Amino acid sequence: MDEKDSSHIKPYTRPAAGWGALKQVAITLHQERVAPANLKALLAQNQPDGFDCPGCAWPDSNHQSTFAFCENGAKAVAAEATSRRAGPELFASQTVTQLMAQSDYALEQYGRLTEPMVYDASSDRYAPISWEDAYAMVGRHLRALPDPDQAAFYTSGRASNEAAFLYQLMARLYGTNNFPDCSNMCHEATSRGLPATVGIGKGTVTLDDFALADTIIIFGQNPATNHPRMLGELRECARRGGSIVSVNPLRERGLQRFMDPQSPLEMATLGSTRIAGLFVQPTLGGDLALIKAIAKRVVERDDETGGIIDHAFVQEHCSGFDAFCADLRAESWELLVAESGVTREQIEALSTIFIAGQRIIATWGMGLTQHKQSVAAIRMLSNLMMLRGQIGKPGAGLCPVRGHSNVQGDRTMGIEEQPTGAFLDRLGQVYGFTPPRAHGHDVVATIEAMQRGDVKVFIALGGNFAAATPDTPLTYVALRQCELTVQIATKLNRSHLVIGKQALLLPTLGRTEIDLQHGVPQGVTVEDSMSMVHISFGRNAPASPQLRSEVAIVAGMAAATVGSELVDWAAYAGDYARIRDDIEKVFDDFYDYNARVAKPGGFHLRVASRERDWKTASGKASFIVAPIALDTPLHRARERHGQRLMVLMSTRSHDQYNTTIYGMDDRYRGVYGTRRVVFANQADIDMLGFEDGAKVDLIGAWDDGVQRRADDFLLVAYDIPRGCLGAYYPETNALVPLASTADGAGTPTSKSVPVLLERSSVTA
Ligand SMILES: Nc1nc2c(c(=O)[nH]1)N[C@H]1C(S)=C(S)[C@@H](COP(=O)(O)OP(=O)(O)OC[C@H]3O[C@@H](n4cnc5c(=O)[nH]c(N)nc54)[C@H](O)[C@@H]3O)O[C@H]1N2
Ligand SMILES: Nc1nc2c(c(=O)[nH]1)N[C@H]1C(S)=C(S)[C@@H](COP(=O)(O)OP(=O)(O)OC[C@H]3O[C@@H](n4cnc5c(=O)[nH]c(N)nc54)[C@H](O)[C@@H]3O)O[C@H]1N2
Ligand SMILES: [Mo]
Repeated sequence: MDEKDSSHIKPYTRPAAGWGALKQVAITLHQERVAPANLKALLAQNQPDGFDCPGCAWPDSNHQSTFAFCENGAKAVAAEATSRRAGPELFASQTVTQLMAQSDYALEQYGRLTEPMVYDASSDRYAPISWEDAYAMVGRHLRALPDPDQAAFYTSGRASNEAAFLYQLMARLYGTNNFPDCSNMCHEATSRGLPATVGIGKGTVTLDDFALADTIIIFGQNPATNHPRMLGELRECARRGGSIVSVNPLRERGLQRFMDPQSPLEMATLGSTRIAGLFVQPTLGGDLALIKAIAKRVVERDDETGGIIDHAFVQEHCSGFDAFCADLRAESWELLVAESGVTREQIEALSTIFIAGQRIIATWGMGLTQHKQSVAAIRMLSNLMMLRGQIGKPGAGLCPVRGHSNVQGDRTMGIEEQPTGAFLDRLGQVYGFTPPRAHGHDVVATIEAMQRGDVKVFIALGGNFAAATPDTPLTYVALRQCELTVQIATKLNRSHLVIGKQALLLPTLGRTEIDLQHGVPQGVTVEDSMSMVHISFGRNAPASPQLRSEVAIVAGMAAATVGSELVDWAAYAGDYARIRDDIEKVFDDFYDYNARVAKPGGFHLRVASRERDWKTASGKASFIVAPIALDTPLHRARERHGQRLMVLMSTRSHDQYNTTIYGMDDRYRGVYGTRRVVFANQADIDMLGFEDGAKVDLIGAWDDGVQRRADDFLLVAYDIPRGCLGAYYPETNALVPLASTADGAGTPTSKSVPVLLERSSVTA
């Protein structure tokens, strides 16, 4: 497909999902040439005896309901079930340099990887290698490093609990806690922020709570695209007369109206349900100030009339209340309005809904986590909910909505660069070794260490590190300095082409595929965004007979690296139930693991804060005073450039799964046939002397001497606050400075990137 050919902008006026979604699924199945036999996988998705959808981490309606239709889940399954293949012929016919010149979309279209490959520098090509030789090569390189901290072990959130557990065990036996993972770029601000207030970095609600909530406030999240099954819960709440509010610089179309593809009546009559009743549009990164403003209103109203704050809850469960209220009372309205970008009237409207709510759920996504003050914003949200006693009771609570389908489980299994001493002690006891204590590198620190030459071997269990990370050109240089890069993957992507001096590309089974070990089908377990752990069995024949499971690949690398004296890797790989037996020894909450996942729907992992058991230092839920920073690099950039400075968010289109580009449309936002668009407010377009439809280049405005740019974008007038821009990731990752991270979480600030616009220098 020519990416520029049929590009056009046409506002979308219909409800989300509905006929448009069904049509898109039909197109996708056709494009991927999904074999009829593989279609059954679609129907087994999120069924009790089927597989967990590899799409997102939204839970399933108790895993027993009828097939929950989801357009983007279907796309994720179809992408894996495709009949296209990226086999040895592809790599024989094209050099790495030639492949590198192609778009992410084109790379994705080659289909599934089929055989283990090793990079041959003399021909600049990948050539086949046996599995045993590949494992031996990994072992040789790792054992040759003078210091285990010179290796880093990346994980993307599709890895199962079993694979993740073995992977962290291997790396810790080897001697490092260098576990950069996709979570570092995603919900890290949640995982680091919540423990200080409620004691654990996970959400406090389950799906059942959604059925009871009367108010749902959605911060910085685009469910119609990224968690489409969540629309079902939202619709039910709206139908009950509940209030739904979207806090988002964009009035995302998918949160306006929804047509249920599973409702024959709605489909036949073109009926639909209104979802959000109020849209509050803060400036990018304005959420801390906005949430603080609502909290201030709660305190003010309580001072005026009483009965607004849940004093009984506060007294019994909370610490730090007086200092917190004093700070709110002293905070200036002028500052809160200026920094949030939200008017007093809108703050009042939102506060009124919040105060009226009896059972409130606050959900959030990347709009809250990818900013400098993300940790403070999430703590403030938790504190706001505490003021009204909205944590740990039915129908109410905190709901971070995770991205990858098992990103939460991977962290639970110990994919964590800052492990606790207690966990390490236990792991050491169970396996009879002394795990490394020093904290390891997260994503940004790993890239910085590669730049310094301090990380030399990089192994990735899934994902697309080169494309997902900030400062793309610098990251490429860093990766290319490595001695060895190893990628375990299902489909070809950029990271398989941005490689170290030596490189391995190891193809793996996906979750939709049958995983036979010694003739017995193996299941793997995952934990969803609401702490439900369940088992997943693949249904499709493997894309190639040469594929190995992630568990088998990790076990193979581990045996070749740390040997099998302490761990019987082959036994683990032969029967995953044995891995679960031992996971249970390391984590108390996983008692009777095999028995409990055998039940339909699996089991809920205890989240103490849900039961008002606060695992904080004070033993109470803590109020935390958060000043609004006014001297950030963003503020300084504004001082330098004045009104011309724009703040860019990099976000997802409807036709992508993170760095995987399925297509060129973003239907709900009215973009067709192109991804190189940048949304801007018409008044800013005028002020800067451009016109709607102009071609512009984006120039980084971070003041560190590094030149950053992304060229040739179509400027689109859009309903977005003044001073803000929106564009897609990963095309704009080159503009995200590596050093710009969330305070206390290390997450790249990929939704507040300072840029300037220039008329495009690229000639057609
Ligand atoms: N189909 C599909 N599903 C996915 C994914 C995918 O790429 N495709 N990715 C998966 C992953 S890993 C993740 S983490 C999730 C991501 O799911 P989301 O959290 O929905 O991620 P984004 O699309 O990046 O951004 C979400 C929203 O944040 C808003 N936003 C941006 N900046 C701000 C801000 O400063 N404040 C507020 N209040 N809002 C802001 C944007 O307008 C956008 O609507 O989805 C998961 N599911
Ligand atoms: N600018 C900007 N950057 C961002 C973000 C943003 O919003 N803006 N979002 C961030 C977020 S939230 C995240 S989570 C990261 C995502 O970062 P990653 O998780 O690293 O990236 P993905 O694009 O999800 O990885 C896709 C690749 O995973 C491989 N894969 C797919 N399924 C499997 C499997 O079952 N097993 C294995 N081994 N491999 C598989 C395929 O080869 C596919 O190409 O990106 C982050 N980067
Ligand atoms: Mo994510």
